[in-house]
Amino acid sequence: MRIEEANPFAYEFELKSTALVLIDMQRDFIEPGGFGETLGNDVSLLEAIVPATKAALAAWRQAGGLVVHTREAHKADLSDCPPAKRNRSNPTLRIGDEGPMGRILVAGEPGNQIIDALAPVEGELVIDKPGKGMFYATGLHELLQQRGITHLLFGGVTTEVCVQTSMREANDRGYDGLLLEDCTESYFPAFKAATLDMIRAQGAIVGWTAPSAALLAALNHTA
Ligand code: TIU
Repeated sequence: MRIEEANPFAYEFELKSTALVLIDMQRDFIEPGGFGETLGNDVSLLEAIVPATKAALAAWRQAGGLVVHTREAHKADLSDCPPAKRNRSNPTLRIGDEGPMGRILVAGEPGNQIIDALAPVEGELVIDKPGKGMFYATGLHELLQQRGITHLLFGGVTTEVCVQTSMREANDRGYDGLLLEDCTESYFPAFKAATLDMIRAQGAIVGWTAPSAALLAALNHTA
């Protein structure tokens, strides 16, 4: 398959060796009362990408491609949350504190779940990650290698934090990554724009970007 409209040049991939990775589409980042809002962000901005992300996920599932969901999540005892992360800044609630959707950024709490519209289904990988990047302390690289995955299509939040970190980690591990432009969002629109630019600069120094419509067209073309 080929996404001709990808930037900075066409992106080629095979369905069987490509995974769609949705980063941290959790209530903690997208809904009021979660981690994102405790940091002082306007979380309403992120909701806008849900319809396009849902459509991309549906098309990818229909095509039979592997789906990976990540969640930024800490153990209940916070043993995987470095004090530097918990103590940073001056949030209204810190990681592990009780909030309106349960304990902030703690695995298993209501706020830590992926939003209903994008809920994982059987057979999809769900990765809890204690860091911003999806490979740090998760074992995901081995899971992808076992499945012969070499190419990664990315969506999720936030663009310049967990998505960009994960794409850079993937790049260093030899994956060809493409970020779906309308399936990712930041609390800071300027940071999203800058991230898209820096990913595809210097001849795809980190990877590619493309609108999700181009992926849907590529999938339909071969269906
Ligand atoms: N704060 C912020 O923009 N993001 C995060 O803390 N985590 C993710 O990006 N998932």
